Amino acid sequence: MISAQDFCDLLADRGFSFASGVPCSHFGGPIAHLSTQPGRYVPAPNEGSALSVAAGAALGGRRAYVMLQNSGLGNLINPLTSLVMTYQLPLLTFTSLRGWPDPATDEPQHAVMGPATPGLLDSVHTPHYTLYAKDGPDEFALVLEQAEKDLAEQRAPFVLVERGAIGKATAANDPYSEGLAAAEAIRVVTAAAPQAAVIATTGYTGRDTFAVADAPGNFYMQGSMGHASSLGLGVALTHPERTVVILDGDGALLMHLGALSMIGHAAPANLIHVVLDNRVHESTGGQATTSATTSFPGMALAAGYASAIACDSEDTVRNAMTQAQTVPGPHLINVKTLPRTGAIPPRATNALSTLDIRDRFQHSLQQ
Ligand SMILES: Cc1ncc(C[n+]2csc(CCOP(=O)(O)OP(=O)(O)O)c2C)c(N)n1
Repeated sequence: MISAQDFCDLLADRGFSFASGVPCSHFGGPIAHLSTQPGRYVPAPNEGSALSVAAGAALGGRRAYVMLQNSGLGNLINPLTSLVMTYQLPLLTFTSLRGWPDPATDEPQHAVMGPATPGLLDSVHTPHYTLYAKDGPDEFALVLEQAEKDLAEQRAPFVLVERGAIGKATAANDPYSEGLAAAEAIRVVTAAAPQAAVIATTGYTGRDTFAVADAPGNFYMQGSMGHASSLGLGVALTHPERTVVILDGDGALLMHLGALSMIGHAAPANLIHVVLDNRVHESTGGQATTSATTSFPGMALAAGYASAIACDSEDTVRNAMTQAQTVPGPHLINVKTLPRTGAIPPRATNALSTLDIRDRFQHSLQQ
């Protein structure tokens, strides 16, 4: 293992002065370390944006690197192939290897991408190297040496990072000091709409929802970060008779923010979009999102939602849920949530297979 500080320092010694990314727990250490100094790390909403902002920095004359989870390769492949490779911009990308080498040891959403990651990069002629958990600074220096040769040829190499290869550091973030516990917010929202179909975003939100309010009408998204609201829209449009509640995260909403405009345009009367806004990617270790400088209610209204409200107490959430079921939507309810404390409940997929989740959800929609 290499420490988070050594990882960042070795890159800085080589002149890499610009970093961006989307958190994966594998990179919690470096992101936390860089975030202690303003300007060293630009938190991106999705992996394509991370690569593109780094590409802009490279055009601007800086050496830049990107950190991301391999589940985000799908978000990045377009700017990788059509921007970075087409314009031959020398960038260094670190991607975690979730679901690799043995997908059975990881969560189900990594089963396809884990084993496919090296071949996917091969298929677009992208050179890649691997940093293993057993590797230390010397091996990392060797990997960088190899990557430097590609960079010198105006290529954009990847370093695939095994779990445990980079050490941890404490995240610098600015959580809310007032608000609701996420599990409490979920309990209040689901109790206020007991007949609703509920779509829970990936990460801790799904785990909390399974723990406090499991029901056949709940769909626990694993992966597909940022797409809970789009999935919810599809359900809402096909079942206008059913209230559809989306339990979103601030990081997830930011990842595919265009969904707000799609929902506002489609204007489903039965859709309630609840954002559990804790200002961080809590599920991957608490790295800051950019929600502190973004008004989700303001954006939702501008995108055509019928109403949008900010809540920070049980009563305001309960009232907002009642109101949202009285007046045609779509509605957005932004709930300030506090950092989670204590043990995080197990994943829904520990008890239910993904096919169970699909089948019971579909069955519940038919009733
Ligand atoms: C495309 C993609 N990129 C990154 C991840 C890793 N990831 C899983 S959960 C999560 C954080 C989600 O943050 P947020 O929506 O704010 O919810 P919170 O964890 O704070 O409850 C991240 C980055 C992922 N699953 N998919």
